[in-house]
Amino acid sequence: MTVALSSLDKLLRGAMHGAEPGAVWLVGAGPGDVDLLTVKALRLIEQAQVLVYDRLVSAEILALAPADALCIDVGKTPGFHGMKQSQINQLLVDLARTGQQVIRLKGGDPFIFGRGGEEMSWAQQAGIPCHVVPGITAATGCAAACGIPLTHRAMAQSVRFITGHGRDGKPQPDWQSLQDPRQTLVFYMGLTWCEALSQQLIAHGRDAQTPVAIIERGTRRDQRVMITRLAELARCVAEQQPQSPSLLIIGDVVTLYRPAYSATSTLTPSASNALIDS
Ligand code: UP2
Ligand code: SAH
Repeated sequence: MTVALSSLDKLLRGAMHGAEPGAVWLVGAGPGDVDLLTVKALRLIEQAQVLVYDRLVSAEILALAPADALCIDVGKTPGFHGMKQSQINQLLVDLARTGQQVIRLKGGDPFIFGRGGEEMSWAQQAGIPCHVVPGITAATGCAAACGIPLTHRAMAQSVRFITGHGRDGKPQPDWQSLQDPRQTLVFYMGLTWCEALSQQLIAHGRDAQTPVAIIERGTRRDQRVMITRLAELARCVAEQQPQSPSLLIIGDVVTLYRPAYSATSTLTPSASNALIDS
């Protein structure tokens, strides 16, 4: 395929020859499948000289960077932040001040639960140009990878992306606003507090039988999908032990899930039929 020299290529070429000042590029790496990168993200990664990445960026994607690129891991795990967010913000600015095009690679989309907003503001306040390249967020990537439409004319008129982790631990969304059965709920970072969130949703009017999909490592080769119901969510998590990263999709659209879409599934054919028939 022949691609004309884009304004991006021109900018990067200018940067390599010192004609452009340093900048920060907040780049979404998508949910893991390398083929879900945008063309723009791919171009930036392949030409990167300095790349600062989060934990959920897949190894396959990092492998696309030039062998001599400086790749800095600033990933956090729950309970362990090797580098604080304020230090990451400062690192990006310091690197850009040396005149580098700094590729800040983040899982999914930089502006969906990714602290992209904080990093952008920090760079802008320091007078560093900041460009944003969107990525496929976990919700849309995982939904596509297991055939669950997030909206559907007959089942869901809207969709909500919600963090399963509040600033002080337990999630504290406006539960009342989540009761509409025709709204699909997608919880990011929702495993630790899944029991509290299912109890709250039921207490605020969601049907205890609402189907739930837990998608572990969505879009990756070892993706695993677990299907359960709201009232059974905590028990399912305790039994199946889904690991990070996992996403929760809650709503009637989950009945459209077909095991054939995913690499592996713990859903038995009879359970699948029961959900589809209901
Ligand atoms: O206030 C909010 O709405 C949520 C704030 C938020 C947290 N982490 C707090 C959190 C956000 C969203 C945001 O700031 O916009 C994040 C973002 C986040 N979490 C990222 C994006 C990059 C980053 O900021 O580091 C990532 C992915 C990454 O590559 O590091 C995460 C990962 C994460 N954080 C997971 C995911 C996982 O699958 O392991 C989990 C646990 C999920 C679960 O199922 O329980 C967390 C938990 C989490 N998020 C904690 C906190 C508070 C804090 O960071 O201070 C708990 C951390 C802890 O217990 O130490
Ligand atoms: N910026 C990211 C989200 C970071 S918060 C995005 O737009 O996707 C981290 C949470 O994202 C995880 O706890 C999990 O809920 C979700 N997540 C990210 N990648 C995932 C994947 N491949 N499969 C399932 N969940 C994923």
